[in-house]
Amino acid sequence: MKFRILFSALAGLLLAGLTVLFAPVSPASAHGNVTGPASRNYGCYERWGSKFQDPAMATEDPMCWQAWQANPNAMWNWNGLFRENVAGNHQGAIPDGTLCSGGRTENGRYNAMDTIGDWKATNVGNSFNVKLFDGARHGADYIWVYVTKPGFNPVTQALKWSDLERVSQIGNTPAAQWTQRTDGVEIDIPVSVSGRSGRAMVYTIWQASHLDQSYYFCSDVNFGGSTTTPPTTPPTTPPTTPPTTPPTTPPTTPPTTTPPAPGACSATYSTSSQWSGGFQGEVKVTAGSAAIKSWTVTLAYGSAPSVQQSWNSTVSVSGNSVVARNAAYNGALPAAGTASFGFIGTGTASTPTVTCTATT
Ligand SMILES: [Cu+2]
Repeated sequence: MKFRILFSALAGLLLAGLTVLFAPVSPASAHGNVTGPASRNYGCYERWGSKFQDPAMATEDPMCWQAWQANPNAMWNWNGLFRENVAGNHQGAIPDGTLCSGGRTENGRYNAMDTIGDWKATNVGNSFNVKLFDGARHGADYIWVYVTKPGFNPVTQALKWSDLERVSQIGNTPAAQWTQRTDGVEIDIPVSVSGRSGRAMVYTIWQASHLDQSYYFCSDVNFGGSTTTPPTTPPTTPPTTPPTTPPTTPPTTPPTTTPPAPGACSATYSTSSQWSGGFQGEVKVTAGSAAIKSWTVTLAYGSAPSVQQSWNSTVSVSGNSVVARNAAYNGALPAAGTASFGFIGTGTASTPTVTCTATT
């Protein structure tokens, strides 16, 4: 009897351990954001993601600079500014002065979005569209769009609920009714105000049709800043590709000189950037002399980093390895075709041993 209890306790522990080891990392494609007029963190990601260490940002775009300095993950995770279980009581969950960080959600990852100052603003006319990109195809229970009342100045004032007027909304709209894209869905919510000029803030609440998940976005706008009519096609494509910072360290795995066998693949790893407490790794996958249907890359470390985010692959940590499997759209490669993926790791970058396997 005693043995039995001990045995089932051990089995339970083992199962719990395995669950932790194999817990998948949430893909970067999840969730979404307001891409036009770009929200604060999406705008900073869009303008600076490919050169986030460029010191020119400090003078050209100081609000983004402070945001990147405060927490780069607010930009890498541009699609993750949400709360759960608010039960529709947005005002109760989010104190005045913290509206742009969703009430300092996600352990404060987005706090810098609340910083008062001269954020880059999008020029809009009195009629414009709010474009919401939903990479997870959640759809919406509802989307509410607010504009700050005349007189509110985001350059000098913290945003409060009482500054806002709801000017547009949509109700339950499944993702199937949104505009379909390869990387998700998007929807335009028309907004019309009258007699407005100058700076204001657009505040969007997206109640996703997924758990009780609500998203909060601050978009800085400049009414009448120029003659703009809303573009009919989106000016920006929410990137599914990784930021393209040139590697600060050379690729660590020398390219293979012998061509891989048919049905095989090879992969090379490089650390494209690193900062205190984290790094960005990028991997290039190359098919062998025959087409492949899928690939799996294993990065073996002395001690595997934890992975916060990945793109263009599904990444999990298993023991001392980071295992990356192709995304649905980049598994099939022609002979000698290439794909690449990346991830954000925690800690100090180190050099993994890279192996690639493929199916044909
Ligand atoms: Cu989501």
